[in-house]
Amino acid sequence: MLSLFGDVATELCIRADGDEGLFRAYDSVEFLAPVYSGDFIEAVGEIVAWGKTSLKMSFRAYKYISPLVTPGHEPSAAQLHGEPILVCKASGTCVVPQSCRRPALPGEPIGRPGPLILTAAIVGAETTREQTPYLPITPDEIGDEAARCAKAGATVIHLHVRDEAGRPSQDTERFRSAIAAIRSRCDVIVQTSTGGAVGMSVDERCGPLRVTGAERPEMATLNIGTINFGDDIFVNRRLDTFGIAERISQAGITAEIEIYDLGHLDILRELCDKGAVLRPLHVQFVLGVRGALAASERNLELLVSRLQSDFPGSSWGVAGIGRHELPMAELAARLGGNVRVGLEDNIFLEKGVLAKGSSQLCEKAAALCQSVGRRLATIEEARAILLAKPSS
Ligand code: KMH
Ligand code: ZN
Repeated sequence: MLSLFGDVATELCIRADGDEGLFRAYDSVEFLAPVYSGDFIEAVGEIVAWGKTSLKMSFRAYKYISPLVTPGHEPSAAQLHGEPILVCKASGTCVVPQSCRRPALPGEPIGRPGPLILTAAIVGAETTREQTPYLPITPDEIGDEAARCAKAGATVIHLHVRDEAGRPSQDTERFRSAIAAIRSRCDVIVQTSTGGAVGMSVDERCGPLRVTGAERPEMATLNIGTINFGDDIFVNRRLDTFGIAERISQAGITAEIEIYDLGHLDILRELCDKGAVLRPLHVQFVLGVRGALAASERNLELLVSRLQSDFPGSSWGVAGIGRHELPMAELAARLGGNVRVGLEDNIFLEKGVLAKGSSQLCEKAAALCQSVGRRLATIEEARAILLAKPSS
């Protein structure tokens, strides 16, 4: 087992730093099921924390196939295990000295993840004042909350607005006032929602795209695909998505692609092929909406690997809904992605404890990122990554 894990560690060191590195120590090894000669074992691993020279890794070995040693069968007879059996797991640390780290050769897919972009979704359309008194509603409240989030490390504010009664609104002038309030207090990328609230028309949803002049948003969301949304349906007809994409690009705004399910990556392929969205893409995986794709490690890994193979060069982030918000934030940080938190997605700091605003969730997410060795992006870095000129 340890020999297999050693090979996995070598590959991870090369992928991160272009060097085989050195295995310093295991801090835990657990043998969980017997392994016999002839068993077919697959070992996998991942980097779970990035130090200056150290790489903390976790490893798992699964048994997929065993020999079938029953009279009457050929000696080569074998059986597949329906579910692979976890036979061993371990965690350990490797070191690649600074002097051994090398830059990638042309076209070589190696390297450590860059700085992490933290997005704060501070208002949303569904969260209510009845659920939490900390929800900002007026432009001043929104501006103050955005400034607190920026202080906690957020560089993007995902923005919805409300009317005087606190109901969700996509009104152009309300967005203008909220954006002015934000920009007078802090330097962040304002990303307006074109998702709005369930039931709004496409034209209504596009209200913030009509904000021009100094308050024009730098980014806007583009929702791909219809999903169950709790007991409602969040409708995103294929052709409407093309229409919203066109309005975003005509307004000179950069789209963030919202993906709620695996098939949405296939719809995205069509949008890319027809030139409706231009690369490099920035994708937000919104996981854990009731009725859409669950917020699990397996699902996120699948989405990320599909994104990286089908849309190379794209950046991505994760917004975990409800209790999944902070675990998904930590997972995204480990996997090299970006993070969204905020009262739009989750109102609790921990079980039963309301977050006193999205800024507390930002602080917690920032600490999680640091604990796995990721640094938060500065506003200049976030702009360079997210607002890069499309190439195709
Ligand atoms: N309120 C949800 C139905 C977005 O901002 O683009 C949609 C939403 C997505 O929040
Ligand atoms: Zn939203």
